[in-house]
Amino acid sequence: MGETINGPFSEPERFLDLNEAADYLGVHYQTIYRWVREGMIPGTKVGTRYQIAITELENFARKRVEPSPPPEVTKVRNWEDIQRRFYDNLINYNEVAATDQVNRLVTGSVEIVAILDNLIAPVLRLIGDGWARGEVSISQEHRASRLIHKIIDSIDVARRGRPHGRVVVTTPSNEEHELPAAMASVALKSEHWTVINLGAKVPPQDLIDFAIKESADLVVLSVTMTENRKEAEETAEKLADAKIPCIVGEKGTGLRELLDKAALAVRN
Ligand code: B12
Repeated sequence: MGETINGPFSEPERFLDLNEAADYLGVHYQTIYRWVREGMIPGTKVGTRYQIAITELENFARKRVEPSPPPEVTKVRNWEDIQRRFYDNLINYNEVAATDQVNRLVTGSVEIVAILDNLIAPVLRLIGDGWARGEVSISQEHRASRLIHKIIDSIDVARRGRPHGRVVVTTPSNEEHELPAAMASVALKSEHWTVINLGAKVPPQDLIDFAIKESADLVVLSVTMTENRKEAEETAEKLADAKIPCIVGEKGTGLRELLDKAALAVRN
């Protein structure tokens, strides 16, 4: 253990090496080594060894047991800027950065439905527009879509409000656009629905049987291609006969609208 004298009237500062500091904090040598390397604990290198002031270890130990402050709430002023970066991250398959963008908004308490309506949906539309103009290749679109799906599924949803009931979410039998159903599922979960997401392409009668067996309070059908709307509406009618409300979504509708319609459907 080293020692220096600060002045005639002050206590001498005492220093520990890494092994002693690890014992002092009750952690492994590698842990303290990492904390010092990352600057979390100030340490001075003397020759090949680190020296750490005991007062710094005390400060660090005190901060570790203090309760962490409540998370800061993110206020988004410019969605366009975030959209642009998200688009670039998706097209260049920068998975870590794209996931991090969404996670930061979620941990910043931005409403899930706002993230879906203001970031994820607009960027998917941009990708679709790019594909239609021949500027985004099919591979790039597929890769970006898969990454978005992964990100959506990994969103850590904190449920709000009173429980609404059980909802089955899917698409008509010829509808391969599964992402709107995935987005609808996350939005519904965030408003405290118990969601059974069947993915895409469930045949109508199978869906009806399933919804009855699962005692669903609601069925949500996400439709992207106009030609699939007829089947969805017919399914909704059959479900109504079985006393299960069904709401049908279409391209261009937001998820806030879905949540309002869902709440209304089970109230009636
Ligand atoms: C990703 C993608 C695909 C992927 C889907 C992957 C997956 N796992 O989902 C794949 C490659 C499979 C695909 C296939 C096709 N696609 Co595509 N695809 C897209 C893209 C880029 C994104 C789709 C998406 O997820 N949109 C989601 C959001 C952003 O859009 P939204 O439709 O407004 O959805 C909202 C509502 O549905 C709402 N919502 C969801 N559920 C509910 C429920 C209720 C009750 C309510 C109120 C709201 C609601 O939530 C969403 C977000 O707000 C779009 C571009 C675009 N503009 O959407 C093209 C797009 C939809 N595809 C298109 C086409 C043409 C096709 C193909 C025909 C291509 C082909 N030749 O094979 C096939 C069709 C396959 C089929 N039979 O379904 C066209 C459709 C044009 C049209 N006729 O309208 C688009 C618009 C591209 C374009 N600009 O031309 N596609």
